[in-house]
Amino acid sequence: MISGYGVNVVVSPGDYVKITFVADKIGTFEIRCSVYCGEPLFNSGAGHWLMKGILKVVEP
Ligand SMILES: [Cu+2]
Repeated sequence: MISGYGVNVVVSPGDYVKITFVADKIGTFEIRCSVYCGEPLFNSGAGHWLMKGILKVVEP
């Protein structure tokens, strides 16, 4: 899920998905896994709470 853009795509574990959207708002947006997929790595889960990132949209 990309907050601020309404982008939410379901991705199966181990898969990759290419998405396309118009980044028409400048700023920094949080990317998070929106489906609980397991405890952190030491419990052999996927590490749901570690699945996050940042999207930075800048002036062209
Ligand atoms: Cu998750």
